[in-house]
Amino acid sequence: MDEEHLHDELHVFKDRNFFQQKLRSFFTVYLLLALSFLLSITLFAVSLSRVSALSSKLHEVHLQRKQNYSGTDFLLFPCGPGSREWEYFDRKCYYFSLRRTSWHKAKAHCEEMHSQLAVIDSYAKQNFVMFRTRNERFWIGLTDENSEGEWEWIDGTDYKATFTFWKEGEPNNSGSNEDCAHLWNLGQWNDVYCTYECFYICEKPVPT
Ligand code: MAN
Ligand code: CA
Repeated sequence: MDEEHLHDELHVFKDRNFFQQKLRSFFTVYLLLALSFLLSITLFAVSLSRVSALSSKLHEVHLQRKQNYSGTDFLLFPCGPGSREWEYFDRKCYYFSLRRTSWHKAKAHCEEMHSQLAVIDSYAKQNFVMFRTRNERFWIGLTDENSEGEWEWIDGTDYKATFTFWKEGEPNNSGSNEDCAHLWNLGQWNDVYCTYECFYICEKPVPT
């Protein structure tokens, strides 16, 4: 072999070596990618199974809670022995808030709880809420913000044809700015500006 030939051989060898190295590093990258892919799939599957196990456990606990109540418990608490903040009166459930807020926020909160601001359409109901609220101020589902002086119950109950319990001299639309009704002293009603913050009464049918 002459020197020139040897040189060529060496060159080919170097080239091949380079090519093989490249291939190897590509292979490593792909292998790493595949491994990390597998790893993430596994992690995902594991967390998914954990979440589903947890949720079925939660479901079970929930069922157990329901089952732990006896029929008598449901007789004593028709609004649910597990949700005693809802109080039963005459085929309805009532929630008396522990926080003060504006009429509109109160309305929204009742709706979030699948209920509405209370509609007081009888003296019996007035008496119930009066007993429960004592002298504190609580919003009810009565407003004239659509048309001044035309009071409307939130559930469409005919205002003109039903019970009212306004304090003497109310509603007076004081400052031409009072469109929302609340229970006031002795449970009598007053109209006040709707951004005033007071407690509120929500009402819903007995859950089935
Ligand atoms: C007074 C009366 C009420 C009115 C309030 C507003 O107490 O005029 O009718 O709603 O002020 O703060
Ligand atoms: Ca008033």
